[in-house]
Amino acid sequence: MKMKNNLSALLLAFVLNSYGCSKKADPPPAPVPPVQDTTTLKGVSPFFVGAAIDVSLLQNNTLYRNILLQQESSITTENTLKWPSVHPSENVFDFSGGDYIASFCSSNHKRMHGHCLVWYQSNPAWLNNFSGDSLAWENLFKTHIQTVVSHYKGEATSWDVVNEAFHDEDGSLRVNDKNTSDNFDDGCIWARHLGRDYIARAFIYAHQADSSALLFYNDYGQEWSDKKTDSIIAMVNDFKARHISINGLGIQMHTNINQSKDGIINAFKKLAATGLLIHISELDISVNTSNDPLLVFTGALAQQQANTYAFIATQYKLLVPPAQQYGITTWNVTDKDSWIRTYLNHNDWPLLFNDSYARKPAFYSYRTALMQ
Ligand code: 9MR
Repeated sequence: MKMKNNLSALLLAFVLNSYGCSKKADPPPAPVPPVQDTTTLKGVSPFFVGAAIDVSLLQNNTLYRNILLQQESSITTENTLKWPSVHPSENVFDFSGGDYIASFCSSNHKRMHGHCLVWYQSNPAWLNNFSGDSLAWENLFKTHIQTVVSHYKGEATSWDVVNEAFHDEDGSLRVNDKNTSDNFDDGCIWARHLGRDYIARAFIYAHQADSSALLFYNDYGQEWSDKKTDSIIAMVNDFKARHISINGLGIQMHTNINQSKDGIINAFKKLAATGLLIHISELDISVNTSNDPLLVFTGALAQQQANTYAFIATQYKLLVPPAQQYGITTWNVTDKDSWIRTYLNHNDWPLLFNDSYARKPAFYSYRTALMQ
């Protein structure tokens, strides 16, 4: 009888409980595991998305490497294949860094974009001091291009063959220094020793070394220097008329949150009209436009930056026909790896990931823009 009473009490408690009439507090809910956001940039993008990388971070930093593995489908060799690294003295080529990147790319299905064969900047001292007649200079130039391109034949899909050959304001060919106060307006050792047609010969030599590699001319400032854009287009038309192989144009887009939107639209339209592949090749978006050393990265700035990333991706999709969309590459991965911090020494936050390798608002808006 007692047992029966106990049973009835239990049943009653169960029924009351089921209707929420129990006086007892509910047990705490089981912890819900955080929802994993597994949607990646490369997963949503209709074209290649990439980053320029620092090979030593790729080798030594797992967080950095994991972002590349998860998010990117294209890798640009930021500094690894520039002259000082790959050709440290006249008779020495050092492919160790480039080979590491090439094997990372081939084992992880990433496109490898080589940067850059010919540039007015970042030339090693031995090259600046090289003395020889014009034939010796030509030989040096050709040997460099062909040795590097041949070495990565079948591994590097594409190359920035010539980088930044035109002056900023007037679009003239860099030959002599225009302004000695900074190196952005410097002249070019190649134009001085090889003559004004060195760009065409660089493309011819690269094509001879690997006829299947896609060859790009790469520059910055097309979004604010119409004259530079026009010089690039004139160069393309001249190459077409002379049947010199050129496959694409890199528009670097080291830009900032105040850049005129019309300038960006104008540059995309003009470059796309060449019919060549168009690569946004070095994207970063500065928020510290007055280089204030005390600036703080507020939520409002993060949102402005996020809007600018989205705007650029959206306009690229809209204005560059799909067959010409070679992709968008950011210039490194996290804010702390950016050249704006490490080279210019500015207080800035230009990329998609923060100093702790976490996604910034820009990551999400960029991803949404790629997806739409
Ligand atoms: O990001 C690069 C930085 O680490 C180097 O010190 C610098 C000089 O070689 O070059 C930076 O990359 C440049 C690129 O090669 C060409 N376009 C402009 C980039 C930023 O200066």
